[in-house]
Amino acid sequence: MIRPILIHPDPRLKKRCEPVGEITDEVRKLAADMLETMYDAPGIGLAAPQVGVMKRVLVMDCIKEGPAEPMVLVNPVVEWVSEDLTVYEEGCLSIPEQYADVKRPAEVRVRWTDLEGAEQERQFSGLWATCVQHEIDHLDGKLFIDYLGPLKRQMITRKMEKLKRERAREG
Ligand code: K1U
Ligand code: ZN
Repeated sequence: MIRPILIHPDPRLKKRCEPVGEITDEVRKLAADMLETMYDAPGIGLAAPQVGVMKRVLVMDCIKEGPAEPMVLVNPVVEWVSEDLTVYEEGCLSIPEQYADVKRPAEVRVRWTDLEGAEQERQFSGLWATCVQHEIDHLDGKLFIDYLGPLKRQMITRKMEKLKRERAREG
């Protein structure tokens, strides 16, 4: 099931999400819906608060060509970040058609729980590293525009307010 994606500004996109307790069928259904929503958008990642669910769940697939590599991370924790940084022009499905350079650690090691309830750990680099950090930020109520200066952030926020007004009028 494709779920509607919240558009900034929305108070749910500014809140810290709650950890998931047990991996239940409800969590598995949420993850399946999030992957379907992400591929439909299309996007390379999606975090649960973007579909209005305030739980620490994210999905991603940064494979551009070849077979898909869907990943579901429950309760992700960043264990280590590299000293070297990288800049990537980021977008966000909650801030459509706006892009900006964001500087982040080039590599990160993340621990999480998978949908079988098993603990996983992996070191991410390249676009995977950028994406997993962007998605974990969502779980902490942080958006990529929070890394920009106040003027640029305000300009993007005003554009999104206008977009939401137009969409509401269209029905
Ligand atoms: O979390 C999100 O809003 C999804 C976002 C993830 C992301 C993009 C770029 C850098 C870091 C994290 C997106 O997927 S925006 C759309 C996008 O990047 C894309 C869409 C189609 C093809 C390829 C990429
Ligand atoms: Zn985003």
